[in-house]
Amino acid sequence: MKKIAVVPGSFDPITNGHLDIIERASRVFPEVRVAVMNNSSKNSLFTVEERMDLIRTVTNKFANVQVESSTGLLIDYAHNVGASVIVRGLRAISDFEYEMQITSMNRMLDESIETFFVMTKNQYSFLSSSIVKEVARYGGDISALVPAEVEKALANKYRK
Ligand code: COD
Repeated sequence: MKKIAVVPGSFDPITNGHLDIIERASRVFPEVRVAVMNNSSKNSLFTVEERMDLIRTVTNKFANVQVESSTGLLIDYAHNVGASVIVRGLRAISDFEYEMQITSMNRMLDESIETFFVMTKNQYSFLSSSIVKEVARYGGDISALVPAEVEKALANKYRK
């Protein structure tokens, strides 16, 4: 049976930091599902469909990566697709507390699914979707932080 890894997130929108985690997961696991979780507590700029389209476009080059979405619990999604691993990125100490909380909760809900952490590349350690949106909103240069397609999509959003 193929080992399936889930890379979950909000991806509002996908950044080079996310893309790096997805690429590295795709080198380790035979099958990767990027799951756009419809997290109601966050106010999103892009719809789930827009986020999925952008992720599909920029991960097209990775043959073993599929993009999906889910509205429920991450652990239920992972279980339903037959995944044995959840892959998360870690940037700084500030990520640790939140990650420990959701990993512990997910383990309590289903012990058979492991969470693996991938350390960010140094050049992306400060990078988040929020900071990219903030800079894009005021017309700053984000070309080193997101794929060109995402840069264009952000420009379109903020032009409206
Ligand atoms: N470098 C490396 N990794 C990065 C970078 C970067 N620059 N930026 C982000 N990442 C990583 C994040 O650490 C994360 O692992 C992943 O990329 C996605 O990031 P985000 O910000 O898009 O997504 P999050 O952290 O908001 O995702 C949270 C979930 C949506 C996964 C979570 O809320 C969830 O599982 N929701 C569903 C309900 C549920 O099951 N909750 C958990 C039970 S308590």
